[in-house]
Amino acid sequence: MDEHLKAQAAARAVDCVRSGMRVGLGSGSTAAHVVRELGRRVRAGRLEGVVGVPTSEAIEQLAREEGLAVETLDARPIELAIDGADEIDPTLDLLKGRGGALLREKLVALSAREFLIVADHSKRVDQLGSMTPLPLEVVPFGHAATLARLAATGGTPVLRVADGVPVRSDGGNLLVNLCFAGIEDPAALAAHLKAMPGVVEHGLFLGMATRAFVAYPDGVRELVREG
Ligand code: A5P
Repeated sequence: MDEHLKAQAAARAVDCVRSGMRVGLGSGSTAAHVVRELGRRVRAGRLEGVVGVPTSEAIEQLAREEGLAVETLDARPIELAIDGADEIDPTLDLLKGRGGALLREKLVALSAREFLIVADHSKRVDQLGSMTPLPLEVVPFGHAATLARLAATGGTPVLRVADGVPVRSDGGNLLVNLCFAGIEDPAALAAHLKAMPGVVEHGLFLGMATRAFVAYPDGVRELVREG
């Protein structure tokens, strides 16, 4: 997708950042535009004292290259977290984690007073799970048995492998894609997965995003969660 659109959405979200804020830094290519834009504004003196809380080692490295101060997630609240998404439904529920950072992304987003999403228009769907598989972090021990139990959800679990080796998250967990032709009841599936031993976290982010900046060829639209 057009990097220019991602950059436009990122710039609109960065407009919400004020000097002195602690900002959750999401992962993925659109979130990388957020970090670069924050870096530009800090270097230009338009923002001061901004501290980033990164959701992955890759985005932490980019933040440092951009000259941003970074802190780990601690007990203090984060004013704002800004992250990308793989799918956004009409209620601003999300499917995330294609980049494998879903656990840290969820922990940072949960600590944030406001959770902003940046995306291009290709991420909007009517039903979650209709376009991309649902990513999961799974404990390595006994993962074959966990995959067999995951098959009973109606989805097809596929272990992520690169160059013949299972892909691991920054936390050392295995990544599994659970493939559906659309998820009928995301809340029920989320509850079921949370109750399944061996599943550390899933990529359904329900009721969390407060706003989304979605870039279209004719401009960026701001979507606000209702209620
Ligand atoms: C990372 O783990 C994901 O949750 C990303 O937020 C998601 O994959 C979006 O990435 P892009 O902005 O690269 O599409």
